[in-house]
Amino acid sequence: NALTASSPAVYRVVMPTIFERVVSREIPAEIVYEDDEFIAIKDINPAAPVHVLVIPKVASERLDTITDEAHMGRLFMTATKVARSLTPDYRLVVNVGPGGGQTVFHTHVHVLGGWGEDGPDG
Ligand code: DGP
Repeated sequence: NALTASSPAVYRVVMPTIFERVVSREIPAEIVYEDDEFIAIKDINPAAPVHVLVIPKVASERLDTITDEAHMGRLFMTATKVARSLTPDYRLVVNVGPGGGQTVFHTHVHVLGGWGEDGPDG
């Protein structure tokens, strides 16, 4: 048929990401927030006094593969609420793709903070 004539069959084995295994409780994590759509956990290798990851339970590979605007909106709304529950001021960081520093290919927002009034560079 047209599909097989124009392209070879490509089979990709999709392994669950480390964060899917956190969501399913296969891997333990320090959970700071959870609802039906998102989970927020402490980063295993913190880069700031407060370092939490806000993770959609339904995996997408990276931020720019999300097509549902409302879902992306709720991701950032949730990140701000989680951040404010932990620290008054903070950074939200998303690494997108290997060249952007992404190492886990399951979309997540970093919440970084807790440096105090002088900020991260103070
Ligand atoms: P990124 O580079 O943006 O893909 O960030 C991935 C982050 O995930 C990195 O800061 C370390 C963190 N991380 C990796 N594996 C685990 C894990 O098993 N548990 C937790 N809590 N964090 C993890």
